[in-house]
Amino acid sequence: MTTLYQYDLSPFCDKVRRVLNVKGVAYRTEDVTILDTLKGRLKQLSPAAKLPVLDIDGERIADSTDICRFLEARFPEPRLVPADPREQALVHFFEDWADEALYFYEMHLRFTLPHNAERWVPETSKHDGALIKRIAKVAVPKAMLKTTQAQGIGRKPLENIKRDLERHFHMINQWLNGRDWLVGDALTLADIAVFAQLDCVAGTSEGQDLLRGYDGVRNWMARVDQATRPAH
Ligand SMILES: N[C@@H](CCC(=O)N[C@@H](CS)C(=O)NCC(=O)O)C(=O)O
Repeated sequence: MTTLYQYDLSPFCDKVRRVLNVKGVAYRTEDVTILDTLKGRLKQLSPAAKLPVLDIDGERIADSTDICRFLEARFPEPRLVPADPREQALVHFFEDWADEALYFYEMHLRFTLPHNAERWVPETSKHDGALIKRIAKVAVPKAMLKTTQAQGIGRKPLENIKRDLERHFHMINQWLNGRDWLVGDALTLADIAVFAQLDCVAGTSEGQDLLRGYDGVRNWMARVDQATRPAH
């Protein structure tokens, strides 16, 4: 039995779900609520107290990067990490850039800007009771802002954040240059990791506006989405 402990909205949980989908692994998801989190559920699940955590036949793995490497070893086909050492290194760089840099853009845009938070914050408490829902409305944007301010992005004016993102889109467009995938000639973990973060950015009005100018990125995102959806 394979269980993914998740926050439905987390890009890291989305990344793992998509890898499981591509590899054809049957799994169930268990949503961790805000109340569970307040009661210390995350600490029970993983040493870093973060999600995703994958339980596979009783073995628990935390951290999306470790989970994806584990899945690659356990279910080698179709491969998502190329055999070529330089391509492997590129996949690693893209994945790390997505997880450690792009993540803070999506977090800041979705949860700290009031017009986006209005849509996304209620989603974070959708499995919680009325009191937690009320607390989440104030506490979630505050906690996210504290994180993005500590990281740095949250201290930048919005115009600079949009300019940074525009540069990222521009560079992805240039890098793809008409190619279908970020690394080599097939879908890899690089595509899934970058997609998972940008899909969250695309869920904000700023992300939508910026993406309008980058057909290459939008087409690539549609391709990755299509290739990594659950098979029904
Ligand atoms: N590097 C980790 C990052 C995971 C992560 O930051 N997860 C967030 C949700 S998007 C989380 O669990 N945050 C809870 C917390 O920090 O208390 C991974 O790749 O899995």
